[in-house]
Amino acid sequence: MNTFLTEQRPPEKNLVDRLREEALRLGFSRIGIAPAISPVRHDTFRKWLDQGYAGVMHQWLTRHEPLRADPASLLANCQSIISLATDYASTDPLPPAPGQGRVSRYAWSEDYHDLLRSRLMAMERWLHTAAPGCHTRGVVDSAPLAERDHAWMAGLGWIGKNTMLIDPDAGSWFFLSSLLTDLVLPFDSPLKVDHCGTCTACLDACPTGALPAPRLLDANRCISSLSIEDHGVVDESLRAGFGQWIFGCDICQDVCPWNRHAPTNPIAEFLPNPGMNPVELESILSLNAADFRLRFSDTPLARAKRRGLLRSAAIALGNAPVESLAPLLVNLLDDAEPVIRGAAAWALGRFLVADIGRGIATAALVSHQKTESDPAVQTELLSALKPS
Ligand code: B12
Ligand code: SF4
Ligand code: SF4
Repeated sequence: MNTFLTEQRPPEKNLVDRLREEALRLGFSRIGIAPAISPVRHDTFRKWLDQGYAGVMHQWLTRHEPLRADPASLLANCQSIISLATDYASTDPLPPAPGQGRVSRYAWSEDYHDLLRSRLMAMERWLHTAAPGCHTRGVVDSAPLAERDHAWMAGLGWIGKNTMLIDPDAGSWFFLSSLLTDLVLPFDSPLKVDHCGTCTACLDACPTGALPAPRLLDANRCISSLSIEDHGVVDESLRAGFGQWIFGCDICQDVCPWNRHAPTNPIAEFLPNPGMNPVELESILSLNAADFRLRFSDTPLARAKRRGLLRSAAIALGNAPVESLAPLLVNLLDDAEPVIRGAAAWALGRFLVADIGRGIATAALVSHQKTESDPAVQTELLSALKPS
């Protein structure tokens, strides 16, 4: 307990009102304050990990689990967590034609971490002036903090069946960031109502069955996790479900009725970079390592790495084939990455099933059977030529 701050120098009466004003002035959309206790559903998180639902993030999340259980491990004597929501929906997604790919709207522009970090730092400077001697730590995905749990506690929304934190007025298209402090501030109350009611639109719409039950997400099946975090081979049974998504997935939010009237935040930082809504697959499938870095290094797509992005783009083209793009897949059969070669082989197999570009696809698959050295890619070539 911080006796010095709580007993001898309580925060000025209107500090919190000024803090709220300052947050909005800096560009945050909403603010709430929660006590820095262990996340109320930490057991749910531990169970989720134990049941193997974290996919490729298992090790990383397990390693940091003890820190996540105790906010004071991130800031000594942490007393309050100021949760900040930033709306990022800037414009509507355009439906992709065959040959185009979809990117989750949070990733249309530059990396949001930089923008939020600079706003958080401005907020910290303000708080240090308003309450001299306080200690703070700004977090924007940069520390193991249960951001949704604390933001729920801070009254910023309820946890929807799609696992998103949803604001009854603003929907779920917002980022969270947090400011930890050793100041004892007055806390907001959590929303007690579950506004999902009997709706199951998100569970019904998930194309890969990644929401097996309300508020339970299986990252092993989630397109968002597979296309952002997992740069390996996508299980064959999940590839059709990718549709034209190449980075992230917004389906369980797009169908949510609470997003129908979500506000837009058309500031330059959130407007789509040219060619992102939607993306021409041609411009992705032809990227070499240097091109990839040049185009995506300052954007969220860097996280997929070239391997993951080209793999997902090949799958997207296989799901909506365009004859003129078949040569790009043929080129990728010679890529240095087996994961990309395998995805290209699978996609060419989809061309055969759709009876598009049959000549070029068959010739390439047959000729590469003679040269391919990786057994897993050989299997892909074989199944592409003999679809079940
Ligand atoms: C790992 C991770 C992922 C993983 C797993 C997501 C998941 N649903 O668990 C993957 C890669 C799939 C992912 C995807 C996305 N993510 Co993400 N992700 C995270 C991260 C880093 C940790 C989340 C986590 O620990 N998940 C494990 C589960 C078990 O924990 P949880 O989601 O926090 O859920 C807790 C609460 O929901 C609570 N709870 C559950 N049921 C109930 C019921 C009640 C009544 C109560 C009170 C609480 C409660 O218990 C859970 C355990 O503590 C957070 C940032 C952070 N540090 O928190 C961002 C974060 C959750 N992601 C975010 C975003 C934007 C996305 C995507 C939209 C990106 C995209 N378009 O592709 C998708 C959305 C997919 C989806 N339906 O969740 C935002 C969410 C903002 C919001 N409005 O909710 C966050 C907060 C990042 C940020 N700083 O803004 N993400
Ligand atoms: S992000 Fe997409 S794949 Fe993941 S749970 Fe939502 S709808 Fe399913
Ligand atoms: S789609 Fe329906 S069930 Fe899913 S989060 Fe939205 S309101 Fe809840």
